[in-house]
Amino acid sequence: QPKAFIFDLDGVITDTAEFHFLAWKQLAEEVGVIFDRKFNEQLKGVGRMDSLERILQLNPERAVMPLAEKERLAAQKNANYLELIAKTTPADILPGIEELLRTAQESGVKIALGSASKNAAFVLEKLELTHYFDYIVDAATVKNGKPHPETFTTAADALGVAYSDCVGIEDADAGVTAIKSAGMFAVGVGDAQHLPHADYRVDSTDELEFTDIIRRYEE
Ligand code: B16
Ligand code: MG
Repeated sequence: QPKAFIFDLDGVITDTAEFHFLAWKQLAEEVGVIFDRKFNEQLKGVGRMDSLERILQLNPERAVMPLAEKERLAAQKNANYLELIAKTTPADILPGIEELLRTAQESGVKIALGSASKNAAFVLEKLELTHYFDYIVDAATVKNGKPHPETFTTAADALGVAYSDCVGIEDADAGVTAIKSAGMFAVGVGDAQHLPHADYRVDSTDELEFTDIIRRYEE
């Protein structure tokens, strides 16, 4: 059986995507950029500064500005986001996830969080899930965001597990690509159209069963 599970946060453990969207939308309005849910799909799994760059590209006139100004905008987005997630509770854990974490832990599988979010540890605290995790990747120390494999290899290295013994669980194509590039088994959560590269795919988190994942990994 695999020795480690590495979970994405947003879209897998909880649905922070809507709050990221609302926080960016507020900011986009301030900088005169039109921004919708469809475009937001492209930002899933993408780090804060990279997301800002993509949003600014929507209005080329605003895309060129000093780094300090970009940092101010990114900080403003994060302030919007923190206000929105302040009310997060364990009721916001996506269906089936706590069961999967519990079963994996009881089976001796190590568990890590591989999120691009600098707020990941805070969100896990709010969800009261921190105790399941042997390691949380610090997004601030990862140089190359998803689809680069660094987020996932950092987690495996910290756990001392070979990449081929790891299963990564992701809802974003950029994340699935990162897992595959690391030489890990990729479980995708979401529709087939968005996740063409997953080794094993389910439509939603409530279909994530420990024994199914192990079986597919071993096939
Ligand atoms: P922060 P994940 C990602 O989380 C989100 O999907 C993405 O929308 C967000 O921009 C990124 O984290 C950075 O988040 O601004 O909180 O550092 O899916 O990798 O868990
Ligand atoms: Mg995600």
